Amino acid sequence: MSEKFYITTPIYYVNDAPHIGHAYTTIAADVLARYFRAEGFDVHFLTGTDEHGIKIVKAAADKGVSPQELADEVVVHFQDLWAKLNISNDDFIRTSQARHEGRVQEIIRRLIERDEIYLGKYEGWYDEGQEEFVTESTARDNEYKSVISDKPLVRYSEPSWFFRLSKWIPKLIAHIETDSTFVQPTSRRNEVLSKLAQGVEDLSISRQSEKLGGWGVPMPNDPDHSVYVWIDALSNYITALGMPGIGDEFDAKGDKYWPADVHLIGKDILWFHAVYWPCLLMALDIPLPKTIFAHGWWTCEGKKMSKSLGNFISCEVLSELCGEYSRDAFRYFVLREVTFGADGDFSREAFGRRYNTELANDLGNLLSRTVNMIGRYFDGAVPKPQQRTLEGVEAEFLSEPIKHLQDESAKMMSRCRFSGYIGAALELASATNRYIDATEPFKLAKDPSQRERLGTILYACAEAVRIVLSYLEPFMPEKSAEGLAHLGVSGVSDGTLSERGRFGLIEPGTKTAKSVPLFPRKLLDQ
Ligand code: ME8
Repeated sequence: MSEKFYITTPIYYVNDAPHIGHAYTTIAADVLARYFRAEGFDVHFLTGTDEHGIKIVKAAADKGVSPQELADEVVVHFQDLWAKLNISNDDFIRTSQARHEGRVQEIIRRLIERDEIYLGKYEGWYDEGQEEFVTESTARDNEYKSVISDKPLVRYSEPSWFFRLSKWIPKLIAHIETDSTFVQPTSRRNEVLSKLAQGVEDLSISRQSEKLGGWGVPMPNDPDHSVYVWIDALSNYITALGMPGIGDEFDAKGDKYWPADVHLIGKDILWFHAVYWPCLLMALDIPLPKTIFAHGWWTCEGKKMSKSLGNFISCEVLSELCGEYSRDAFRYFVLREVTFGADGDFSREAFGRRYNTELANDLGNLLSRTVNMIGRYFDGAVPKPQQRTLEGVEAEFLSEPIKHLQDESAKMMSRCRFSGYIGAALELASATNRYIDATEPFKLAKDPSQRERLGTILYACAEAVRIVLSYLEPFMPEKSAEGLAHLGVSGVSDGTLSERGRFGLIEPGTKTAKSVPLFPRKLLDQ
């Protein structure tokens, strides 16, 4: 039976349409899903929308519609964008779905049974944009405004159900300390640990339903209260799998895919995922996810994205960029430009430059050069090499980068080192370009006595490009398939990615197609 891989994105709020930030996390998750599928794993990839909470209630009221109407309208923008970006999710959960709501109530029932919640009173500050409780000292330090949106915090004073969060903190700290892969990257893990060391109080997990206009999941033991939107939202990672008797037996999907292998999130919501979620799971006696990876934040053209500044990368702008450069180039760029985990800046100029240098020049040119030479010198049939292994000059240029890809790609993917992984594939493309410059097949073609040698060189080039395109497939599924079709080797796609990444698989005599630029060069503004 194949090994499983369960990957999730955050479920996004439906108060507004998606933008580049949402696209970023979802593309990264898609790349992992495609990579692990290509390596033969049984992958389950979940994304969705977070539709409850005061933020949605207020956004709907501002638009004069009901929260459900707003959710129904906005969810389509997310689903359309994911289709546009070729996202291969296996499921899409909406927190207003009955399958989710019923299971959230089941989770609360279970917490009640285990004496994990009690009735108290919440008195304090709340950031309605973040749906987050704010301590007195943090509120004071930021002049009672949201650290994120700068909007005034709201004072809450109401009865509320509390989860005994503090009781689980020592166990959580021990887990984070012993399992270095649980919270990644390391800098974020250290941040969580140092904040935990300052002490954590029990967590208010319900809101008065009337304040939410009845929108949300009712507490099963107290219909005047709705479940706090973060408890509701975090639960999606298990409710989507189904869990009739949570903690005892999941249904078939739950049994198969839980625990999640990676919860991919932005750094803004790390605390919820690294503290509230594992403590809830421990209280429910459900195994913890293996990794929570918090990536960095995008600014655009050097500034925080804002509609009024005109630097907002909305779904319309994303569509336009994908139209101009191809969606694969966009997927590639966002994961190549910034080390995953660090903050980054999106600029059209940087996109254009990287597109031209890496995709049009290094990769696209290599493919056209190879296909054109095979066309011109061997009538469009991959020549027979002197040997189908790497020897001599071929080995000198190509062995090391191929070996590096084979040895390191799995490690890099499992640590979300997307840019490094792409870099390793590009290094093979560059090495192949250097190899062509050094061996000068265009000169050898003039000398009939060098025909065998020429065949060996072009065979090696075809194999190297095939390997590069195969490894880049999770990032650029369409361009990779197109490029492989130029080489005439779409058929060499049996087996796992690592198997396909071996040198010497193309059958001599394979007919190549006519080469058209895979990434046409762009004229960029100076
Ligand atoms: O927080 N740069 O939803 P949300 C990078 N519903 N990533 C960004 C980004 C940016 N500028 N802006 C947004 C919520 N993101 C909750 C989640 S999960 C159980 C509930 C991405 O719509 C990033 O992944 O505010 C961030 O964590 C997420 O969108 C926040 O999406």
